[in-house]
Amino acid sequence: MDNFGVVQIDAHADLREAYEGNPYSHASVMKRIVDCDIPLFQLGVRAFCEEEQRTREQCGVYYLDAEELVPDGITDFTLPDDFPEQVFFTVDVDGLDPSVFPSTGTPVPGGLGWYQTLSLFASVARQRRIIGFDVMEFAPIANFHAYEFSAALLTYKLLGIIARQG
Ligand SMILES: [Mn+2]
Repeated sequence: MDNFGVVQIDAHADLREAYEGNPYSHASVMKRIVDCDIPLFQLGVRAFCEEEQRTREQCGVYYLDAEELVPDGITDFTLPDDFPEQVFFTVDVDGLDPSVFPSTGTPVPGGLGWYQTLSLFASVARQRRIIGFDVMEFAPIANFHAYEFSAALLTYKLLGIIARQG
């Protein structure tokens, strides 16, 4: 399938063939994507196993990991020339740093900042047509509504970026 690609912000590669026996687990969803020959570009990953690294190489997955993006404060990047014109953008909130977004099931230190996340999304929106996006893995912390607002505002900001690109 080559009429769209997926750009993923995530702490995790999610490229395991299966996790705890489940090929449709949250840790396997991007493996299902590359199995469908959908081009994949990962941003902000900082947790993956050897199996996932092999899959990256075998399936030609593109990536800019957190250790590259975060210390240098990178907010703009260039998608490969052969990356599809249409992009589905998936945001796992654990791609952001836990200091920004602790309300998630599997937080990992060293993640993207708030403005960096918005800028990387805007960078993709300038280069390609974003046909859809999701905001995933949000797990509210009881009696602490700040992060519920953060998740809603993130969604709202991403919609605004797409609207401005028109
Ligand atoms: Mn994740």
